[in-house]
Amino acid sequence: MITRSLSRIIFGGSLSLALLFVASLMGGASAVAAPACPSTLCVWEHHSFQGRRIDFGHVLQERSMKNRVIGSHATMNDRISSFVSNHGGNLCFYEHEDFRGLEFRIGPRESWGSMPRWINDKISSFRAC
Ligand SMILES: [Ca+2]
Repeated sequence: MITRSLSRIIFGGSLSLALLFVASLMGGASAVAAPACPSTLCVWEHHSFQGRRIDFGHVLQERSMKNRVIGSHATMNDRISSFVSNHGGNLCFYEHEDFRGLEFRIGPRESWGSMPRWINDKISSFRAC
């Protein structure tokens, strides 16, 4: 009887902790809800999916983001700060053109409202990987 009560308390306690842990994870991930992306990959120039956006469809590769114009003269090179991927596989973003430099690899259908600081505003190429 005592053992049963004790196990119930322990189980109840660990369940509460587990729920608290999951809730804290969800809270972090849903700080800014990712908007719908009509293409396979959408990238934004600012955090939280703000600013100008460029969509990528079937060809999930870009050797140089300098080719992607977002203003009269500006390009998306060294400007990406958030993204939504609907791609079913991994994507690799690179610090330099032609898939060189630091690599930031993401899994299937990941969305990041804020790029890691070490690669934020540095991406110059990407491809499926
Ligand atoms: Ca760069």
